[in-house]
Amino acid sequence: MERTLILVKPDGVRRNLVGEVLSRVEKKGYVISALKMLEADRALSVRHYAEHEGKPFFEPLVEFMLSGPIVAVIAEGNRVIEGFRKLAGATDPTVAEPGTIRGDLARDQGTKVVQNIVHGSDSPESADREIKIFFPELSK
Ligand code: DAT
Ligand code: MG
Repeated sequence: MERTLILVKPDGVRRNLVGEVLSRVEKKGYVISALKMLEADRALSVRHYAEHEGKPFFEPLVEFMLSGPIVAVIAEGNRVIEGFRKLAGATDPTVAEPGTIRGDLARDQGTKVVQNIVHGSDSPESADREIKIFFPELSK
């Protein structure tokens, strides 16, 4: 069964949208198989977003991920990686389609980093890598 890593990022937790996000995942028919709330530290945040190191929004992104608790979720189902990316919508919430999490619930806040409520793995390789980062206990 395919798995993906979903994060409700600090803006989503602050805005009390954890239930809303999880509800959309469950209503779509995916199964939540693991869930935790945590406060990321710098090392975890840098490791998770390593592909963006060197980009102008990298530091603001890492800082933002440290700005409050996050919720990490493993969701399962056929094609869940692609399916959750569709549910999340485009990275830029201004142009994310209405009906998507980002399109319905986020907007441009004028900050250096885009705050768009959720993260979802973008490939099976990313999902494996990211699940190991947030749920190391599952691969022991
Ligand atoms: P996604 O979260 O849709 O996979 P990404 O991996 O390209 O997007 O970027 C990670 C996060 O960084 C994204 O959710 C919001 C922020 N971000 C991406 N591109 C940005 C940009 N050009 N300016 C500011 N923040 C950006
Ligand atoms: Mg990404």
